[in-house]
Amino acid sequence: MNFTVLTIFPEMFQLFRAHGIIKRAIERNKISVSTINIRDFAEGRHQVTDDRPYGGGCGMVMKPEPLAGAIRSAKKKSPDSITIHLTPQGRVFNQKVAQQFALYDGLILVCGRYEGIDERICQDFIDDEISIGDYVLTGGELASMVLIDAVARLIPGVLGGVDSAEKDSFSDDLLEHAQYTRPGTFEDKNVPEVLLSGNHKKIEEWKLETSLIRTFLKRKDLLKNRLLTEQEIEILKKWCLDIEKIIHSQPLRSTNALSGSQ
Ligand code: 6GU
Repeated sequence: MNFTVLTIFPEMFQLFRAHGIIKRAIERNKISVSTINIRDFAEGRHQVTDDRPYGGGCGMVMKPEPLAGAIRSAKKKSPDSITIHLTPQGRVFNQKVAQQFALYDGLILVCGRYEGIDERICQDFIDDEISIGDYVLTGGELASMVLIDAVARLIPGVLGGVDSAEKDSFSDDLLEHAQYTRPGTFEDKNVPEVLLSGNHKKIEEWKLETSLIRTFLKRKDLLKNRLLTEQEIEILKKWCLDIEKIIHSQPLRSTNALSGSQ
């Protein structure tokens, strides 16, 4: 997978490339992360990349000619890529979108700054528009890094374990189970006994149940999306029974008291 980032701040990507899994993936030729400086395609002594908006208004707009030059150059180097504009107006990025992007040979990521980029570029040079959430950043560079990071780890061979990416939170609408490492006791708190038991069936059941509990408590919306397995339905039914037992063990009281009016 070739990621080509078009930006006026290519230096921002130096640290991103130089650490951790992204660094290792580049070294192993699983991905490439290159930058094209949009300013290199700007004319004149000052190589200006922005200008005042037609019709007035505050802020500046990125000029079309340098962007067009930079995108054409990127497409020449990576012809099977799609071109994505990072903008708060795009569709919101998530794990499913990351999985779709991971299937392409290359992604050309256009990072806007200021009030945005000239509309004619959006219409004629851009295949997709992506936002990373409902808030406004000062430019698309950080959003690009988020997108590259999420997509890169889905490329075969980028992560260590064979199935590390499949077991992720979100890839199946279930949050991950709780994790523990040594020591067995930390500040009077113990690791759950089942994890020390060596009973793999029990351990897998515990993992599924804690995944379900976490998803239920933290992200009920995900659970509603999910087609539950029979085992998961059994776990949910068991909770219902446990909760009913607690309710029924309460002393009888008037309907008023139960509805909380007094
Ligand atoms: Cl992709 N760009 C900017 N400037 N702000 C954002 C964004 C992108 N996604 C969320 N906010």
